[in-house]
Amino acid sequence: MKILILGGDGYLGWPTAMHFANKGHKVNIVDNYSRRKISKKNDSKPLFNNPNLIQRTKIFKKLFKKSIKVDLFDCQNFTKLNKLIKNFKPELIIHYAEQPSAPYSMMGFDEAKFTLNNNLNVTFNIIWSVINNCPNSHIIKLGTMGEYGTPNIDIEEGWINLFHKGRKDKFLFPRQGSSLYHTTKILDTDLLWFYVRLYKVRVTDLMQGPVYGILTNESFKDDRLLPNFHYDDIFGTVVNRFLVQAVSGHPLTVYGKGEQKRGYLNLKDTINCIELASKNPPQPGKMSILNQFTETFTVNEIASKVKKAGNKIGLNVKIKSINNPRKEKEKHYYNPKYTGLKKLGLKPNYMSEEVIITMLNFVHKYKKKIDSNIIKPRVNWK
Ligand code: USQ
Repeated sequence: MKILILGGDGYLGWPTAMHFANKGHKVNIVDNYSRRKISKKNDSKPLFNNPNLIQRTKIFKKLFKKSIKVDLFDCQNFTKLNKLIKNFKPELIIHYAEQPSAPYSMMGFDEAKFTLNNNLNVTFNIIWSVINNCPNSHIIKLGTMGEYGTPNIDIEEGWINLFHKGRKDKFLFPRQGSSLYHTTKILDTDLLWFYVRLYKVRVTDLMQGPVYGILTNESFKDDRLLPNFHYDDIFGTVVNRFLVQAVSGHPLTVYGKGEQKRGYLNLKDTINCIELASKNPPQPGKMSILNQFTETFTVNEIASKVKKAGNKIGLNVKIKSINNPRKEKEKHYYNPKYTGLKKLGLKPNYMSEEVIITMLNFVHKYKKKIDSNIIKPRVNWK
């Protein structure tokens, strides 16, 4: 397949690119290094430095004898994106090219405006480039479980049947994000669903929960092929943050009551899910929505798991509840359905003690690089 990966420098984009290229697909990635620029500006440095895409694709080629083509531009530039899509005619477009941090989107006007413009404009540009040049291409869009929020009813997989005054119809499941970032993902979904209905574009929307982990089948060969691994409050997600905190001796930062429940998955499973979605494209005019996570935990449960695993390998892990910088329910009902990807064949990599210990040992290699000053939350949802 000819595969275009937008956001190919990211935590998910780079391992996805290596995975598909290693399987023999023709892979073209695009990135504008926006996350690198934002993280530099906000002192949100990753645990280790990642070579740039030109350097990384060279290392990858040397080790795997496979090429990945790199284009460095902003996908908000329709002319550039349209030209690439016109020439490359991808059969599959994987859309990761979004500002992914909820805290960043809540820092202030400029950050919110950037998140809104970037995320919506890129989605819009992809849709129009596809309509113009390759209307049969399959767009896989990375959505988020946070679009649904934490409603007091079971969360379905994308859709809900509503009965109202004796009549029934099927609608997108109600959505209510708890950050501007999550809200842009809701708006993305609406945009995509509009173009699927009216222009018969083929879209899979993957509603992913927070991801953790670092090693994938390709990166284990050379640390220079690892994806970016953040542990600060802006780009670090909760499990990865806890791993670094455990290794550095910082108490695990449970926000508020810690009963916030989410659906989690291993980075390896993100790639497996994308692959399964790529093999099962929807018919034109149909939008496939899949909830992408493998198990649910509260923050307290994750903290206990990391503490237990850490103590087993001689770390003295402590847990500390701190004031929640976010506005979110800290105790709530949570029962999302997630059978679609399993039906397609997903074999989950669960968060076992062994998996946590492997990750802790990995982070330990970089212990000297940990900067404890960037661990505490800096962004308040006020
Ligand atoms: N949390 C803590 N302590 C921390 C960090 C986070 O208790 O030190 C809590 C948060 O308050 C939240 C939960 O852990 O209740 C998850 O937070 P997170 O930072 O891991 O995840 P979130 O900000 O929701 O966003 C991440 C990714 C985003 C993706 C989303 C999936 O950054 O790109 O879309 O996970 S989901 O959360 O399902 O929407």
